[in-house]
Amino acid sequence: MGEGEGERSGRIIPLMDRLGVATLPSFIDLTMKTLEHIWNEFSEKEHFLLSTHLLPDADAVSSELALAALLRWSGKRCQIINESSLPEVIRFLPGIEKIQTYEGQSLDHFDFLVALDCGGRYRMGDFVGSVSYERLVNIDHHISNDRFGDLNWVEPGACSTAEMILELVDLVGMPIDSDLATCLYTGILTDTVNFCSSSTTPRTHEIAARLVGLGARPEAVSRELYRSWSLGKFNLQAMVIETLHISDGGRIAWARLTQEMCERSGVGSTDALDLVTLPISIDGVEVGVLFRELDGGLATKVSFRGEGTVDMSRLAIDFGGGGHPAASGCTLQMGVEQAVETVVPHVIERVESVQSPIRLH
Ligand SMILES: [Mn+2]
Repeated sequence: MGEGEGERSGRIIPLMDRLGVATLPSFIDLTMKTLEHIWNEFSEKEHFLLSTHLLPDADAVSSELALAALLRWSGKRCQIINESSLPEVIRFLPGIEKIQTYEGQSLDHFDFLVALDCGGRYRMGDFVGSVSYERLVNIDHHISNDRFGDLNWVEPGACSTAEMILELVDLVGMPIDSDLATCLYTGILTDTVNFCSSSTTPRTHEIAARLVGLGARPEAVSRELYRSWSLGKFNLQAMVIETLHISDGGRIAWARLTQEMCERSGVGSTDALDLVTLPISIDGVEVGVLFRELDGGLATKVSFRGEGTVDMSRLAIDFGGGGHPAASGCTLQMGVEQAVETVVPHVIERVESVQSPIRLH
C-alpha cells in the first residue's frame, strides 16, 4: 500500500505492511510490543498533553507536532504546552502556531501527559508540577533517559525522537502529508547534525528520502534553519568566538555565552542554542564545551559536543546531566567562571586518558 491511503481507525496495521520502502533491520523490530502497547493505551483515552524539554530544539518540537497530528487524526483532543518559548529558526514548522508556552495559565485535566525527547521528568521544567494527568508517557532516544514514565518507550538506537514518531505513524497507518513530512524530516536532519552524526545509518537516509518524496523540501528547510540568522545572532556568534579557549594539546575547546552578550545582541537564549557547535568545529578539537549563563548568573548550562573519543553522555552524567555519546549537557547551580573552573579540568583529565582518534588524513 502506498502513502496517502491510510484508513482513519484505531486498528493497528502490522508495521511491515505499512512501510513503503525496503528497510534494513532496525531498533523497531525489537520494540513492536512496546509500540503496540502504547498505542492501544492511547486508543482508549481522549485527552492528551504533549510537552518536551526546556530550550527545545527542532527534534523536540517536530516530534510534538507530529504526534499531535497523529492523535488529532485519530480523533483525540490534544494540546502542546512547553515551559520554554520556541527558537525563531524553527517558526517555519507547519502547525507550530498551535504550541503554547506555559505562563501560569490554568490547565485542564489530561488522560495522558506525553514527554517527548526528554531524558528526565525535570527536563520539562517546573510547570509539570502544575499538570494534572492520569499517566505519564516517556518517548525518547537519549541513552541517559532515566525511564521516568508510567509507560516508557526509549530507543537509544533511534537517530531522533522524530524517527520514533514516524514509526508510530506507520504503525497506526496515518497518511503522511507534506506538513508532517516537513516536521519529521527537520527533526531527523537536525538531530543527526545534517546526516553527519554517528547515529546516521543507511536507514536514516532511506527515511529522509521517503519524507522528501512525500513533500519535505530540503532546500527550503535548510534555508530556514541555517541561512536565516538575524544580524544580532551573527554578532552574538562573534562575541562567543572571542571567549574561546583551547587546551594545551589542542584537543579541548570551550567558550562562554553570557546573558549580557544576549542582551547586547538582542538574541534570546533559545535562539543561541546552535552556537554550542562552535568549539567542536575547530580542527583537532575532540571535545567542545559551551558554558551558557542562566538565571541572572546563578546557574550555568554546560553543553558538551564530541568527536567520538570520549562519551559525552558520561561527561554530562558526572555533573548530574545526560545526553548522547556525541552531544550532552548539564546545568550547574553556579556562575559561569566557577563552572569553567569545575568542568574544564575534569574534561582535560578524561580526554587525555584516551588516545586521539585515527584521522582520515
Ligand atoms: Mn532528539
